[in-house]
Amino acid sequence: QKARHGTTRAQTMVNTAPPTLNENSNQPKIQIALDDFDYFSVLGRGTYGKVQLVRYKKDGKIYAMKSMSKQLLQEHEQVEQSLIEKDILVKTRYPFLVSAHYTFQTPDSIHLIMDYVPGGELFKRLKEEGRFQESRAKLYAAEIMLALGHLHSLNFIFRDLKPENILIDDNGHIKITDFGLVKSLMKSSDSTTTFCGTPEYIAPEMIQQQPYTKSIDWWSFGILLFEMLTGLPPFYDSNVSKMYRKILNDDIEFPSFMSPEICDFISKLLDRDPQTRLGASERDVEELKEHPFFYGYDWDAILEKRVQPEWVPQIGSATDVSNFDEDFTLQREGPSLHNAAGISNQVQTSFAGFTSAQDNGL
Ligand code: ISQ
Repeated sequence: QKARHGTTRAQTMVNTAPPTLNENSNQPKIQIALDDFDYFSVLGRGTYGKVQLVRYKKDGKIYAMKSMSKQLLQEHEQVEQSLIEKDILVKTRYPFLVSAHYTFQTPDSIHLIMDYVPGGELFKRLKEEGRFQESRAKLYAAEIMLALGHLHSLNFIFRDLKPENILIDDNGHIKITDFGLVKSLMKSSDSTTTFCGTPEYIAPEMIQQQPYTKSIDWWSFGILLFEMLTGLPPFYDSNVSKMYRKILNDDIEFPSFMSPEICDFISKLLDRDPQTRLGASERDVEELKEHPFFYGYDWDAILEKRVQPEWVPQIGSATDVSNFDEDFTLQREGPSLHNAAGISNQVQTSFAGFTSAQDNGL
């Protein structure tokens, strides 16, 4: 068996998702263009574009700019999904979720100006350190589950929880990023069917192509927690079909160094019956908070970031990117080149809702 963190980053898979949110912004419009920014290192790349460190010349502040190609979004039928992602980034304010300060578009791309979260991905930390002590994983778990609970309270399913999508801020607290697969439901109890996510973290009901609810996020959370403590997801296999078979059938083997409380917590999250899984009821994250694993936890203190993380990143300057993967940061690039030639007027119109450049007073 190959160690996942010794090899590659897990790839998100996407199907198409139906339109759900419409642009309805009455914020004051600010004109923003690519040359309002100075460009530094690339922080990451995805299917539709890249994230780059930038400085906004007008306020001198450092941000992460996510740029996505309209052409690629169109080809993968992800235009509406990108508008959902934008909406969440612009409208949601929560201590453990990345947010966007400005958004704008150019003829070939859409751009999101987000907080720069300088501690890097949880993925890189886990790869470098192998696994985390239970006390450290516990605080990460607490912050991650509050973030998921907040998204669920807004009737969103996250659908792509994994260490690549979790960033560490300058004080060592976590921030969830990448809302590219978020699904908006009418009611929190609603279900949906699109097969998507990242194989290691996909819940059994989704593999079986049954309708699923927000409780798929609690399954992925159980997988992530196991991975933080051991270095590998519990059903890992380099062969994806075999991995799906393990997810559907195999017992979880808990190493002896894991406490009985955390084993019980993970077992209840990795319940293959989505109806009885911890967090499946309307009470959602409240059920998780009450588990004995968190006995004595002060949830207000967690939310207010008054609990000190054990690991705090070393950050040299405002533009320090040393906590990000060198595969990305050694690429130095400017803004994307314009190539809007293949984009029809109809597609351009579909991005009409995107531009809502605004300063949210953060
Ligand atoms: C913020 N800071 C660093 C990296 C990022 C990647 C994606 C989204 C936001 C980010």
